[in-house]
Amino acid sequence: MPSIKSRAPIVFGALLAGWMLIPTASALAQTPVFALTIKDHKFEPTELEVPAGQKIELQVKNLDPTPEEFESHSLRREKVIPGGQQATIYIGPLSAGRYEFFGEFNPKTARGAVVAK
Ligand SMILES: [Cu+2]
Repeated sequence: MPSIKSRAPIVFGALLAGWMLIPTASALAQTPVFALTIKDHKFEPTELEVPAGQKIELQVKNLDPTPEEFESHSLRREKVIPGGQQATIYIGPLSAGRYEFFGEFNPKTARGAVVAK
């Protein structure tokens, strides 16, 4: 039967694990936000520079009256944004590099890239 003394490290370990969740939660609250706009079936900006190695929040606002689908194979994301609406897409943490995206409904004009540095 374990004595109180031998359990102490387990209790301490559990407390430490709980405490370690706090920085994780505050890191999530600090997720940097980047805005992308769709207008006339084009993305603006066409190149979005973001920090590598951390989660990013993309806010994509569709100013066109028609729906658009944000699609990226390299980011493994696709999301339909109805006309006049906004969508939030979380990406990353990304390795440094270039990640192309496009509007699936207007792939010839709606093109862009996320550049992680
Ligand atoms: Cu798609």
